[in-house]
Parts: sequence; structure tokens; C-alpha cells
Amino acid sequence: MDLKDKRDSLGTKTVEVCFVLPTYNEEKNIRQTVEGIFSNQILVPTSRFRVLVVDDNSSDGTQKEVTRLIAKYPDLHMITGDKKGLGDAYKRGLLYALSSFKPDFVFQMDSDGQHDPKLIPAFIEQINAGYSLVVGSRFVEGGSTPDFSFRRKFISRLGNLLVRYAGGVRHIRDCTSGYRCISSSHLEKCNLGFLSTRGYSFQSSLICELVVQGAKCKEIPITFSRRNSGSSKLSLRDQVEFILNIPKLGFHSHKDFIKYSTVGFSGLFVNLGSYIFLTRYLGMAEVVAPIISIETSLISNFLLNNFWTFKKRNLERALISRLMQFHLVMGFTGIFNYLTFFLMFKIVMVNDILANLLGIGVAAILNYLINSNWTWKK
Ligand SMILES: Nc1nc2c(ncn2[C@@H]2O[C@H](COP(=O)(O)OP(=O)(O)O)[C@@H](O)[C@H]2O)c(=O)[nH]1
Ligand SMILES: [Mg+2]
Repeated sequence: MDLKDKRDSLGTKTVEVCFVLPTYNEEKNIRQTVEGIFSNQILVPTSRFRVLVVDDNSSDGTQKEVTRLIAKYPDLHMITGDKKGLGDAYKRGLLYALSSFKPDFVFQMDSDGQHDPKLIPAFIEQINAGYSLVVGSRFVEGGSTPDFSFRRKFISRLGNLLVRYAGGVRHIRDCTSGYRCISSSHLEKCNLGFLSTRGYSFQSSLICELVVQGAKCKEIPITFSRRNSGSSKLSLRDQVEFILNIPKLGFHSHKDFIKYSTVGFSGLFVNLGSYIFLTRYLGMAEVVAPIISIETSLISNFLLNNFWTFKKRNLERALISRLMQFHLVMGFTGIFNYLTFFLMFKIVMVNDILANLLGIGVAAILNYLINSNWTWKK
């Protein structure tokens, strides 16, 4: 039974899958990789495989080799461009694959034999189980990097730790792995401006952005074996860009909280400014003015959060009911602010300024969490 008969007999919708393979001087490796992918096609008859090679004008015979392979495999394609780095190649390749082939899923995979094509059915099994992002992981149980030197292992582990904790993807053990299967619907939602890294750090930006876009991730163990031939293209420039990219990941995953804190800080000045205006220019009594200045800062905070911090959220409730919720949350967390201060100052006996700062910190985190998940619930 050939593939078409097998599909017809199963009677299910064909899942379109596109493998994006970046190549730079992989003349001796690309054939084995492409053949390895297509030889798995028969094992997953409910899917249709396409392969897109993204070659950055390799100086060896990679393009010639791919052209020869295209004659044998009609579902193999190639795009070419100038070498600007792995991230740039992936960005071009993924966009091309999405717009030209409209796949349901996209695979990212290296072309040098370090990613075993025999694992493709295992990735697809997880996709069928409902995951939108399947990562071939070197750092979960059963995964390994037998060919890595101590130095490369250390860099890889440290890089992963930084990405996991700064980028809000703590639950993913291998954030820099280049062997992944991604649902196109999540990929299409990704902010390409954020993914504008040129080199290898593209992989960590992409995984953080996919999680921000709600991708449900599953890791499966892989052995990241030795390259078939040639050498790694990981450069010092890639490693520097990787480090410089970490703060960007941190800001991206905690963007709402940073904006919310900035608004909170601005409220301090609005409060104090209106107090001075009311008492010094309008001659209002000192015991009355704070009532108006507190309310003014609450309203300015509310408006800034509504039209800036949480601007992108699709909200159901009316503005006025959100304003009431905001007041309730601020009142409630104000009590926590005072209780923390009291506990720290009177019972733990810390300095009064420090106790106040702790109170403000606890209240800020608490009211962010409640406002973010209730007042401005997505
Ligand atoms: N198109 C393109 N592919 C690249 C570039 N840099 C690396 N690659 C490919 O990306 C894959 C992973 O690169 P490799 O050097 O093996 O990285 P390593 O496995 O982490 O050492 C390989 O298939 C490379 O040919 C690039 O600048 N452009
Ligand atoms: Mg490699």
C-alpha cells in the first residue's frame, strides 16, 4: 500500500507539516538529513511532509546538492539569501514556509545530522496529544550531549538557565534546542519585531514569544550527537548577542509588571503634586487635601493602566466597573500594606523606612496580581 492509499484508508484529514532546515556549508550532510526526513513520511501517513532548505549562499556545493535532491523529492524546496546569521535565516524561512505552504505545523531542525529524524513520529505523537510546541530536549531525563566538551556543556547549561529564568520559561529545560515542532497558529501570532535577533539567540527569543502567545510545551528527550561532517558555525558574535538579548527577554516576559510598577511610581508624583497644589495654591486644609490627592492618583493610575499597561487585552467589562474593581483592590491591598508594615516594625522590629518599603513591595505585587487577573482579566 502506498502513502496515498494508506491516507485514503484512514480517511482522516491530512496534517500539513513543513520542515525548515537552515544550511550553511552542509554539502556533505544535507542529503542524509533530507532522506532521513522523507523516509519517516510512511510512518506518519496522516501527515504530509514538505522540506524547505534555507541556504545562505554556502561557499561549498550545498545548493547544487539540494538542487539534485529536488529532482528526486518534489516536496523539497529551497530559498537562498546572503549570510546574516541563523536567526535571520530562520525568520525568512519560517515566513516563507507559512505563506507558501500554509502548514499546520513547522519543524525546526539542523541539517548536519545532529538531530535524529527517527524521532519525527515521536514529535508528531505529542502534537496529536494536543501540544502546540514540542521541543527535542537535551536536558530532560533521557536526553544527552555526548559530543559536547566541558566548555560547550557549561555555556549551554548557563545559557539555558538565563533564558529560563529571565524569559519566563522556567518550565522548559532546553530553551536553546534547535529541534522543535511548532503549531503554525502560534507561530503566526508571534511578534516578529521581537524576534529580530540575527544569530543563534533567535531560538531563545522564539521560545519565549511562543510561550507568551500561549503555546503549550512538551519536551521529549534527544541525544544531540556528533555532527556528520564539517564544523559548528556558532561564533563569538552569536554568544555576545545571546548575552545582550537576555535583558530583552526579561523585559518581554515581565513587561506588564514593569509598566504597572512605572505607573505606580508616577502615582506618587501625581499624589504629591496635587497635595501641594491643593494646599499651597487653593489653600485647602491639610487634613482634607489628601482625600482628593489620593483619589486623583488612583484615577490617573487607573487610566494609565487601562490605556497603556493593559491596552492590548480584550476586555469584557465596562470601564466604570473596572474603575470600581480597581478601587476595591487598592483598598484591600492598602490594608495589607499597613499590616506588613505593622508586622515588620512592631514584631520583627526592623527600621520603620524598611518596614514601609516592604509593605509597599508586598502591596504592589499583590495588587498587580489581582488587578492583572481580575480587573483587567483577558
Ligand atoms: N542559513 C543559515 N544556516 C546556518 C547559519 N549558521 C548556522 N546555520 C545552520 O544551522 C544549523 C545549526 O548550526 P551549527 O553550526 O551546527 O550549530 P551547533 O549545532 O549549535 O554547533 C546547521 O544546519 C547550520 O548549517 C547561517 O548563518 N545561515
Ligand atoms: Mg550542529
